[in-house]
Amino acid sequence: MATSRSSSTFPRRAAALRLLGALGLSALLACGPSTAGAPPEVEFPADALATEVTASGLKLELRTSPQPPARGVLGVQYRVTTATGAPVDGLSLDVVPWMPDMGHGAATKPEIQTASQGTYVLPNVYLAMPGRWELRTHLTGPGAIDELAAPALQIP
Ligand SMILES: [Cu+2]
Repeated sequence: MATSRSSSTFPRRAAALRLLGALGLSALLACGPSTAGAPPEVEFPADALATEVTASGLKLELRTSPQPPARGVLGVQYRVTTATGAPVDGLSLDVVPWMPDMGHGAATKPEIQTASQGTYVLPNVYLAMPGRWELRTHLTGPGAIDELAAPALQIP
């Protein structure tokens, strides 16, 4: 009897472990970048929320969706041009959302999508707290571009 009980218990335990594994995997997939289908289109307004000029003269325009920004998940768009207004494509961006007054970052690192005409889109910037956030951005790319920018957002 003991053997028949254990033989029926083990498959059940194995099935429960498989279920937990599947739940864990789907939770990971839900947090990671979506691979199914095209990325969602994020709409941005015509007017920039902020404009910043880097040390070497790159101009970086910031737009958000929604604009003005709200607490939660935001779409962010950068439009990068040279001092003479030519779009700068082919940049690699590293973006760290940061709350300088409190000395902490965001829970998730933003995904970055490259578009054309010097446009870069971060579809899912997660800013969980109200207050002033900086998007600490390191831009590297063609022509030995190595620049820092930190446009600020006020989250109500
Ligand atoms: Cu904070």
